[in-house]
Amino acid sequence: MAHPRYENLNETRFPRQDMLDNAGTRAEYPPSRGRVLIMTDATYPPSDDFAAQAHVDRAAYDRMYRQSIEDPAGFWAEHGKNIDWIRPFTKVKDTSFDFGNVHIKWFEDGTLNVAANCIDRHLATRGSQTAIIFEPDDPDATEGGGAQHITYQQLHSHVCKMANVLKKMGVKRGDRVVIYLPMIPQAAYAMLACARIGAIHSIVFAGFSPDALGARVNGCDAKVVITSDGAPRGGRVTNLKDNVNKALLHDTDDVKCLVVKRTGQQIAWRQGLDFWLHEMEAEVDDTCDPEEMGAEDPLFILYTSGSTGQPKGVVHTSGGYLSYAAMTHKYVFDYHDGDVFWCTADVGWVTGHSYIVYGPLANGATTVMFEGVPTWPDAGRFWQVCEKHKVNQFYTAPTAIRALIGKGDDFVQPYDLSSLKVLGTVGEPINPEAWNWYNDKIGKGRIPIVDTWWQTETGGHLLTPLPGAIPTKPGSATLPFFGIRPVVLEAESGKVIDTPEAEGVLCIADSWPGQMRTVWGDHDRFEATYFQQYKGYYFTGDGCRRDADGYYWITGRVDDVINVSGHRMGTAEVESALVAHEAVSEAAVVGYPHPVKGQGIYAYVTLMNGVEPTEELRKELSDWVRSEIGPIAKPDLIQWAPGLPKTRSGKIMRRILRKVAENEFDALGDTSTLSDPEVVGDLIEHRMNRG
Ligand code: 6R9
Repeated sequence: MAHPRYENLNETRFPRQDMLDNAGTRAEYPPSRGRVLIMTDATYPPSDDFAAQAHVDRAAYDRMYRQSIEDPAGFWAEHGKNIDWIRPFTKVKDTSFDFGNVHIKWFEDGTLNVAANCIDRHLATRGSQTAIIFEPDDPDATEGGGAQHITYQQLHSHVCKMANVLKKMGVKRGDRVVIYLPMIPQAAYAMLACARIGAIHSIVFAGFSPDALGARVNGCDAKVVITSDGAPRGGRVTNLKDNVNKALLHDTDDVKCLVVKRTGQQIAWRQGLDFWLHEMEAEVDDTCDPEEMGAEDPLFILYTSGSTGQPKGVVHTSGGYLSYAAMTHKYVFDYHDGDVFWCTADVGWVTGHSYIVYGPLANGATTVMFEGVPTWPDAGRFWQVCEKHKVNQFYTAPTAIRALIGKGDDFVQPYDLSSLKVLGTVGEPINPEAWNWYNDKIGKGRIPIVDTWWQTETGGHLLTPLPGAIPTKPGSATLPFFGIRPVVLEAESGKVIDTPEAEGVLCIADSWPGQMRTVWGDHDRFEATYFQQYKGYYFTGDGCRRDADGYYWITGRVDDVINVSGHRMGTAEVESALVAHEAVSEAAVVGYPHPVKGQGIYAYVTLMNGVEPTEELRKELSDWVRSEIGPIAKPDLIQWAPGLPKTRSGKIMRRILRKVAENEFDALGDTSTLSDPEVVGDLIEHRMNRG
């Protein structure tokens, strides 16, 4: 049964009716995790004009892709020169995906400084060009002149000052610094200041709770946390510094805190441990020599959810990551000198790392940093900002597009979007309705849309169209980027499916420079998570289908990770938060189709004996998870479950829980192995999603 959202899919919107699936209607590939993916063969080739001016046309893509696969070392030796090396590398690639001996090294003997690549090397040619356009939450803000344009020269001075401040606070090469900031320029300065002195940053999304922040500060033994007094977003303010104080309460070490003044609100000060950035900056120089770093020295740690246990610290290193982020930014968005690039992500996610800061700045781009939300003061904000800053490439998430569709087209109408040249999406598969709206209303049917599939672990895009080269199909991330060797395996047997059309789990057969190198402090977990199940391959955790044209269609996670508004959430994390509440005896969490978020969070909760299931308790549990992890983890639906379906060996049968949550309980499959089949009837009877 299709999700109602897709029922009114209007096939006449697709130009190639004849190319719809064999039944002449839409084809449904039911993915395992509550997403309904519709594959159509509607194809949108780039216009001749676009292809003619693009960095790469079809012939060039085919030639470069072939070279990248046949001779990876030769290909990357050439393209690794897209960044400046202090000591040029002589070794290109030393990588192994063999379980038990996984190691990944790129450009190993080269040295560089990432911040110098993102700033200093541009000063001679574009010192007075805008590097960052800061668009504050409040569009009418007059303080600081509303939007701020920060030139490369100014960026240099800000970053050097912050680097000197960090040094003064005792931060040394290799030390970890946690960044917990709103989307303000100081977030980029902080990242680059760390990179400049060889410190490793770990950004924690400002929407995360004190507990989640504390776990990440401890997880990497951070010396300093960089935060602000408050974070304005959508007209409201989060008390970031308060959160930091709570997070550091249980810390035994004296973690210092560097505070950016953003709102001017009252905050509690930890004497001797807290420092105002503006006060510290007054005492330091505005130059700071960049540290010479090895290509394989860690640049950052970024925590991400997995299918089991606590989030893991994904480690990216300096040379390969930067080269790959810069290269994908240039080719995938067809970025040209002078363009204004806007990625609407938050720097708390990998998308913000690679495509707000590192990729664009390495390429000498003008990058927009947006503090606000798409729907405040109204749902025209994105388009107002596009017009105001004459944005050329715009990159956002399907969930944002769906939220805006719901508000109506009147919010798009008033704005001049003629500066746009390329549109992009990331985070989850895009449904045809959202794709069509994006294409018609924003792109006016005249510009390419790049659907980019990648992960925190991959550092940059792996499957994506190049906009001047690859005809797109709505909902498909199309073809591999240079150097990427996707393979589709049978989930059970692990056998490679080598027919053109294939359906199974997505793995990658060889390394690329942007790949994560390890899990912080736990290389065994790195190997076990990504290389154990399918020997010799990097396992992505995603299911996919390959069509007759070799196009890839991601069908969603095959593990217990759900995708809520494009954000990864381990169901195990939400479960452990729930069972930490005194009223809860047991909890199981699954995803279900949600019209705006893609997937919503559906929790089955068994209460302790004698606890009354009330509406107040339901709300209390929701708020509890929100405060334990953060607003994005708050369950959308909580069902009281007197019992959970378990196998005789005591394993929760999640398959059944997913079906009930998806409102597809007539297709439960085999329930004969359940220890207590009765519970299923009760779950169905009291199900919360009847949509
Ligand atoms: C960049 C980012 C990664 C997971 C990934 C997949 C899903 C991301 C997608 C997509 C379909 C796309 N995903 N982009 N699915 N089409 N274009 O999102 O990183 O937060 O680590 O999430 O997101 O399931 O495995 P991350």
